[in-house]
Amino acid sequence: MIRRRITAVAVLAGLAFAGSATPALAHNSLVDSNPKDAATLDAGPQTVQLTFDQPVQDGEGANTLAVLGPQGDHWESGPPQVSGNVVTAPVRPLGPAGTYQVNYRILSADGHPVSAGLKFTLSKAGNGTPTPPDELAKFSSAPAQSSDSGGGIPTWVWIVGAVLLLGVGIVFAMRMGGKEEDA
Ligand SMILES: [Cu+2]
Repeated sequence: MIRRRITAVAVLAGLAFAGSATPALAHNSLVDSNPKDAATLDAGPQTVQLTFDQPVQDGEGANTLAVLGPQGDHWESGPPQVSGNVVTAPVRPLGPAGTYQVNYRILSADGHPVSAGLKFTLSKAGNGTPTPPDELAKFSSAPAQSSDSGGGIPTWVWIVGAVLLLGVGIVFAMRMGGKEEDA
């Protein structure tokens, strides 16, 4: 009896999770970038441009893009701009040769944030300097997580919900089972 209840609850929780996970297929996905992921460049790019398969939602702090150098310092020189499917962020003249990591977080057409990254390698050192912290604060002061509340329910909420539902279901099933045994 208890096992049957637990199985039923587990199946329901699984279905709820599968149902909530399906919309993830509709998230924006990156179709092109400049520079391309894993590219090797002689000179730093003036911008990082990301092209998605669907329009990106614009809004204050909705989208973020960071260019991190070999020492982990920032090289982006302004906030990302959205134009339809394309997100563009300005980049300072680069400094040391090495691997630069681009981390972005954009707001999908379906209202869900998408976070991902790409890398490129600068083969010849430039003479630029990283974005000073006070300048960085001017355009990246919005917390990275700010659009979660406005942009749909994050996936983890569904996962936690499914786990809680499963836990409550098991406890309930065990209590019910216990009463039946007492009777
Ligand atoms: Cu989505």
